[in-house]
Order: sequence, then C-alpha cells, then structure tokens
Amino acid sequence: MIDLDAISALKSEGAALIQSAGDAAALDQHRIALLGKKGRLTLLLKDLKSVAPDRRRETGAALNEVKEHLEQLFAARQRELARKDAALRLAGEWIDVTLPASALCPSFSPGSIHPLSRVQRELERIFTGLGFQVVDGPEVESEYYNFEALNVPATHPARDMQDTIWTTGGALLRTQTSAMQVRALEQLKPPLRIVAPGRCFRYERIDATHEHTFYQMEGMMVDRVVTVGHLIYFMKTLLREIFGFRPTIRLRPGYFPFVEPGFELDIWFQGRWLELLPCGLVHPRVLEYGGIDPKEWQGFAFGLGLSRLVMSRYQIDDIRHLQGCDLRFLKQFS
Ligand code: FA5
Repeated sequence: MIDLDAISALKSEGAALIQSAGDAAALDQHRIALLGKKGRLTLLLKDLKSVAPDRRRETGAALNEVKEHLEQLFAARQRELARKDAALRLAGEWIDVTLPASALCPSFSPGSIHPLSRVQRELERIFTGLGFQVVDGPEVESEYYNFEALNVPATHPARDMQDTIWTTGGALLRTQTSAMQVRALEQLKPPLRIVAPGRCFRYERIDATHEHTFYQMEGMMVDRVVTVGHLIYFMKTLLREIFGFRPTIRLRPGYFPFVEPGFELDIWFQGRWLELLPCGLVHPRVLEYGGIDPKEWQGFAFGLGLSRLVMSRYQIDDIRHLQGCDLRFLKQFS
C-alpha cells in the first residue's frame, strides 16, 4: 500500500543518502538503490496500479515529483563531488613555480647557451648596431640560389669544391649562406645591409677544421658607393668586437665567381693560418640576378666561417667538438 507519508519519507531519506555520499562510487550505489531498475522509487512507480483508482492520480504525481527532485539532487551532488575531486587532484599536483629548479629536482643541473649560439647572437648584436638587418633563409635550397644566381653555372669547376646532399626533387642542402645574397637582393631593395647566419652542409672529408655540417654568416652591403675600404672596416670591426683585441690576420687574393675582386681573410690560430672570412665586392652579374642595376649600385659581401670563428675565439682545437653533444665539452661554457 503506497501512501503519501511513505512517499514523503522516501523523499527525505533519499535526499539524506545523496548528501551523505562521499564519492562518485557511493553516489552511484544510492542512485541504483533508489532509481535503478529495481530501485525503491521505481518499484513504487510500478506498483501504482495497486493504488485505488481515486487516489492513483495524486499518488502518481507525488512519486514523479520525488523522482524529479532526487534526480536533480543526484546531478548536483555529482557536480559537487567532481569539483572536489579536481580540487584534490590539483592540490596533489601543485608546484611552486617560483622555487629554484634545484629545490624540486636535486640532480638538476642547468644547461647553458651553446658557444655557437652565443657567438652568433653577439655577431647579430654587433651588426644590428652597425645598421645591418638579420635575415634567415632555407637550409634546403634551390640550385638556382645556391649556385646559378651566384654566377656559378652547372659546368663551372667551382661547383666541385662544394659537393653536397641533393634531394630527389633537385633541391640541395645549401653549401653556403651566400645563397641568401640574391634572395635578399630580390626582397629588399638597395640600399641594404644584411647578415644571414645559418647552417651549411658539404660532402666533406672531416678533420679538425672541416665538418659536414657547419655554420657560416653571410654579410652583404649594397649602396651607391661601396669600396674595399668599407669591406675591410666592417670585417676589422667584427673581429675586434668578437675577440676584444685585434687578432693576427692576413688578407690575400681569393677567387669566388660571385665577387670581383675577391679576398681570403685568414686568422692566425694555434700556430697556423686558418681560412676564416672570404669576401669581396659583389659581382655585377649577381646584382643583375637580384634585379639591381650594377651601374647604379655596388656592394660587398663576406662569408664568415662561424664555426671556425667560435673555434679561434674559445681555443677549441677540433671543430667536431661543436656538434659532438659531449656534456664534458659543453659544460665548459656554462
Ligand atoms: C664560401 O662558402 C663563400 N660563400 C664565401 C664568400 C661569401 C666569399 C661572400 C665571397 C663573398 P668557402 O668555401 O671558403 O667560401 O667557405 C667560407 C668559410 O666557411 C671558410 O673560410 C671556412 O671558415 C668555413 N668553412 C668552409 N667549409 C667548412 C667546413 N667543411 N667546415 C667548417 N667550416 C667551413
């Protein structure tokens, strides 16, 4: 026999149970016991037909009202428990980001800037101070920018000096940052001053001063009047700033198809001359490839051997240390 008092008692009993559930599993058990297939309220609803017809409507409405009420309480408690759960998890995962890393992880030892990056950043600072713009370009380069537009056609013997890895699509891993020269001429109209640091690749016999992957920094200035005097001024400034003194250098003629005249600048390093900074005045044909009229504009360019500069700056006796990932080597620069 279902009477309204029993229904009301079930309502308050159910509400108390829901409120008392301490976690999601307990709450679910109460839900099954009250509203599940064989739950107390479900059974009462099924039993409605046993109620006298004149009271059936009123009893049914009361049961449905309790059902709705309890369902709402379940949903609310479920949300409350989920919030509590998340708060607990967060409390467990909380870290004080202001603590020094060594307090969180005693074996932690901080990394440091790689000497290559350090010198590159210094050079960028020096050259931006001299009105140069730092530009970046692709390491997977087209034959056009790496050779052709630098006045090095397919048949030119200078290509033999710079063998590299080619992709099946005819592109190549750039052999020199000079590939940025015509890209810059095309994109920036003169007067312009750029430096383009970056990674180069060559199919090379590896030794203490030659790597297959190494860094260069291209420099180029194009203006109405640019002379060898300008070129030497900027190169001397760069070396003095990087070393903090005037290193011993020598300038001698050098041949590169994309400059005329061309020079090699060598530095005295550990008892011998090291080729460091080839340079020259931009060849008129390269200016033309870049869409610049060589009768109106002149320029200089240099191709600094950045990896070698790092070697001589820090007295590193073997270029292979630079990319060897040996922590004993790297820790010396922290
Ligand atoms: C060039 O790459 C020319 N693009 C340089 C240039 C630019 C000339 C602008 C004129 C005007 P070269 O092949 O000599 O030239 O390389 C330039 C410098 O890169 C070298 O002096 C050397 O310091 C460095 N270098 C070349 N090959 C390697 C290598 N395998 N490993 C480490 N450094 C290298």
